[in-house]
Amino acid sequence: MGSIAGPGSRFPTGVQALPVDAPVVDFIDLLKRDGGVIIRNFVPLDIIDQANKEIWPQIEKEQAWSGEFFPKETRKCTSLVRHSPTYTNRFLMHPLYQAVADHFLTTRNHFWWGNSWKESVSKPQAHTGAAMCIGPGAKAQPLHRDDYLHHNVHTEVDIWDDGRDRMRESAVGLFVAGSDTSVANGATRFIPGSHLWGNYERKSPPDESLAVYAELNKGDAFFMFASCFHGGSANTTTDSHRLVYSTFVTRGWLRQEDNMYLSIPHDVLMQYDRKIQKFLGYSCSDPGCGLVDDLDPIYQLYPEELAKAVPQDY
Ligand SMILES: O=C(O)CCC(=O)C(=O)O
Ligand SMILES: [Fe+2]
Repeated sequence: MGSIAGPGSRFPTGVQALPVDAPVVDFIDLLKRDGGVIIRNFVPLDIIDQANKEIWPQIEKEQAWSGEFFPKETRKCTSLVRHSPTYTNRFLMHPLYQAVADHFLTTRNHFWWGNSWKESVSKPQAHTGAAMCIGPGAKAQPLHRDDYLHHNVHTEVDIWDDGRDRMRESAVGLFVAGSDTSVANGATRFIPGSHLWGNYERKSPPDESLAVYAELNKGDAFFMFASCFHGGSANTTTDSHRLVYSTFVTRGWLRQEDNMYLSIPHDVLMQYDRKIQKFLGYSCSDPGCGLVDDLDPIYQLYPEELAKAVPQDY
C-alpha cells in the first residue's frame, strides 16, 4: 500500500478524505491505490434528514437477521429506491458517484461482426441499496468482499494497471453517513489495498489488524471497491445508533443484487425520470442483453412509444 509510483502516488500514504468538489480524477486515483476514499460533505444535512425520515418506518419494522452476517441489533431498510426518493435522487444519482462508477464499470470491447470491427459499450447499472442501522451491543460483521456475489475471482497484483485492470472491478460502493459513524458505534472498516489481493494466492483469512475505520460525519461518504475486504463494525456504545446508506453500482451485463424489476412497484418507478429508470435496469446492456421481444425494455414503461418501436441490430 502507498506505493512508490503508480496511481495516487501524489497523495500522502494512508486512506484519504477529500472534499466533494475535489477533481474526479483524485477519487479515481485513490480508489486505484487504496480501494477506498472518504468524501467530506457529500450531501447537505437537510438532505440526510429528509432521507432518514423516509426510511425510518422501514427500519423500525425490520425483522432481525437470523445468522452471522448481520448482528441481531442491526435494522435495515432494503430496496431504498422504493422507499426513499431522496436517496435515489441525491445519493444513488449523485454526479460524483455516477462519474466514478462510470469510469470503473463501463465495459468497452471490440468484436468482429461480419466485416466490421464493432465496438460495444455497456454502461453501469444500479446493483443494490440498503440503509443499515447498527444498534448498541452489535457484534462486528465478518470481513468480506462484496464482489463474491458475482464470483469475481481476483489474481494478486502489486499495483493497479489501467490496461490490465480495466475489467477487474465488478462493483463500486458508496456508503453515505446518515448519522456520525465512529470506531465506537460501528463505522465501516476496510483493509486498504485489499482490492489488489488474489483469491487463491492468500491462504489465510483477512487480518483484522490491517483494517482502517471509515469514520464519517453525518453527510460524509465513503467510496469503496466491492473487492475490498470490509464490514460493519461492533457497536460498543450503550446509546448510539449508526446509520449508513450502502449502495453498489455494477456492470451492465451482470445480474443485479437487488431484483429491481420485482422490488420497485410500477407506480414508484414512474415517479422517477427516464435516466433513473434506465439506470435501475430498464435499458439494454450493449450489445443486446435485457431485451423484451427484441426491443429495449424502456418501451415497456412508455406504451405510446412501444407502438412505434422497431427491433434493430445491436
Ligand atoms: O454496515 C456496514 O458498514 C457494511 C455492511 C456490509 O458490508 C454489507 O452489508 O455487505
Ligand atoms: Fe459488504
